[in-house]
Amino acid sequence: MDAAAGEKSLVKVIDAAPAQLPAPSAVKRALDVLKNAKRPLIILGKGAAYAQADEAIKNFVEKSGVPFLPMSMAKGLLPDLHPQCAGAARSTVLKEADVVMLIGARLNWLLSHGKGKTWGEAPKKFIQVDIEPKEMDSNVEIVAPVVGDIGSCVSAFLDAMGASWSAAPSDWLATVAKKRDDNVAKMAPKLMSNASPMDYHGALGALRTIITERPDTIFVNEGANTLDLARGVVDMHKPRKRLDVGTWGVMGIGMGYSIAAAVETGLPVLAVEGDSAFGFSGMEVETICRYNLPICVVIFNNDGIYRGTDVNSAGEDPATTVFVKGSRYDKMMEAFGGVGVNATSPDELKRAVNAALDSGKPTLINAVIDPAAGSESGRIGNLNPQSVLKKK
Ligand SMILES: Cc1ncc(C[n+]2csc(CCOP(=O)(O)OP(=O)(O)O)c2C)c(N)n1
Ligand SMILES: [Mg+2]
Repeated sequence: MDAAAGEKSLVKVIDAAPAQLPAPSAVKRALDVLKNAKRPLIILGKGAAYAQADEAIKNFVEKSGVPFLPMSMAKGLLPDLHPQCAGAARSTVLKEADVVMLIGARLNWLLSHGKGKTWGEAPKKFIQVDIEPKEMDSNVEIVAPVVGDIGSCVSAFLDAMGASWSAAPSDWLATVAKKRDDNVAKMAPKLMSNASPMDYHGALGALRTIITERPDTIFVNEGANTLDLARGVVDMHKPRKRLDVGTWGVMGIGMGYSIAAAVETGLPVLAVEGDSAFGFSGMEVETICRYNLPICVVIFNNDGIYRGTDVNSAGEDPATTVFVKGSRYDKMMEAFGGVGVNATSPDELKRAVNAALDSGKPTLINAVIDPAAGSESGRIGNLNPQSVLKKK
């Protein structure tokens, strides 16, 4: 095709994300519920991060005075170290809240469908703010649905709250703050451990410091323990810097995400990968080297899935969760001309990651994690098939 004719055929998109204003009555209904709450909670989902209405969301959360919980990819929308962040008191706030406002978050399996043990005994009222009307009432009753784009909805809340909105009850804020501070204090010594072989907390403590010092780094994350623990430990300070497996928990996204993020943003990428998770798309290290991308891959190598110490109770073969012991993933990167490092302590890990982010050279760090350090994730071990013989 002739280039000029091709260009002429292109349509200019005038408004890729048209505003969708919420109904004033829906805004009022939601604020009435929120105003009367004794133990309110706001849950920010990745929809709130995608909306790119960061200022309005921050103003609304701060004006409301309500504790907030970020879902995984909403981390950093407001900084994880914000005084209202209840991330470190997650189980307490989910159980005890009486009114929960979901902003761009859905009551899917990640939030136990809004019912059951996770949500405790106290009766709950849900307010849901979402662009998609079909999300309303999907698993439990939503007493105050607000349908519209998140920027418009949150701005409408701010307007309707007026000048005399009173902050959430102080006894609730004190309860949440105390729980959060206790949990943070309990975790602190584990994150400072420089023990070798490393456990997850020691290694993540080092990475947490790096992200605090380099808040613009894109943080990519997949695995089981590697995912669950990094989500809790590594604070995010800016919006849309964390990319992970999202709603479906699909392994194999890490390298593709890293490459796309590096190409699109030009920013350095730190990908923290379980050894199994990495294996789903590990060959992309060749792509990373071919395009000389500023990506540092850290593999939490615990010799397998959850734990590298499992044995096969049924025969001679290795257990299905166990990989070749002592593998050296760093050699894969060297094979394509990138930098490979084998790190056995948090100090070594920290030095190697800082060097990689400074140089921008494709780097893969094989972080040797104690194979006994992890656990089966998801607390669903009770669903595992049990041996009939064992039961007898
Ligand atoms: C495509 C796909 N296949 C399988 C799974 C099931 N799964 C969940 S986590 C995981 C790997 C966990 O091992 P690893 O990445 O080594 O993390 P670790 O717990 O050892 O740190 C697997 C296979 C999945 N989520 N997605
Ligand atoms: Mg593993």
